[in-house]
Amino acid sequence: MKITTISIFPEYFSPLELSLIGKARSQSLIDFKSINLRDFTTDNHHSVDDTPYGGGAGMVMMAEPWGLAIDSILEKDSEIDLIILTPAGAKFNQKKAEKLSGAKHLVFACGRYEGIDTRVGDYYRGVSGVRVHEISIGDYVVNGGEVAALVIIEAVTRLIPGVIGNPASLDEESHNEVGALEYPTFTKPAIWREINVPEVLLSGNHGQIQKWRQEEAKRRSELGQ
Ligand code: JDQ
Repeated sequence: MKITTISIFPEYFSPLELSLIGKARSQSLIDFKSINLRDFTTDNHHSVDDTPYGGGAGMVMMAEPWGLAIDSILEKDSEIDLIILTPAGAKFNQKKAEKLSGAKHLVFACGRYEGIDTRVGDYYRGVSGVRVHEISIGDYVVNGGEVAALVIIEAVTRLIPGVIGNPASLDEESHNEVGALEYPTFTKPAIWREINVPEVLLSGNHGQIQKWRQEEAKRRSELGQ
């Protein structure tokens, strides 16, 4: 899978060098590139933002640098999924992660300020070979699209075969609802600071263990924990 991020802070994506994703990159499972939006500005000041039409506080990112940056990607690769991060987008979830994990090339448009001129998404929705997704990572506001893109990249790339260390845990996840995996977890020692691991988990009775985990996961989800 190819992943390209577009941002005025391309260094924000250096964590992708680390850990699982870095390893997947070195094995060529993921081809990652972080591009600087300012490389696609045409004025002396390398401007990327301007005041909003209609007035109001803050600045809006101008469409043209985004247009030039995205066109430069389309010159090499005419089939992309363009993900525009925005607090007003459709909520990201595991189902969306699974769908995106089958994509060839994910392009993340990571805005700052008050976001990107709405015409960018509108324009690329009309370009054949481009699927536009406006995505939110949750009902809270962060300062820009970069951290939201990192969340999505981690959720998506761990679903690519070979990226995660233990495929059995992925297989287990894929057969379950996300909430059904939220059972309590323990490891050795069996007693820690006078707290015992539940007896059933030491029993070796896998039927009973499965039933207990199901009940505990349900109890937790009902408590909204
Ligand atoms: C951008 C912003 C609008 C502040 C600029 C680009 N789930 C989620 N929360 N926040 C975002 C996504 C997000 C994504 C991209 C962003 C926030 N901002 C800041 C935008 C109003 C206020």
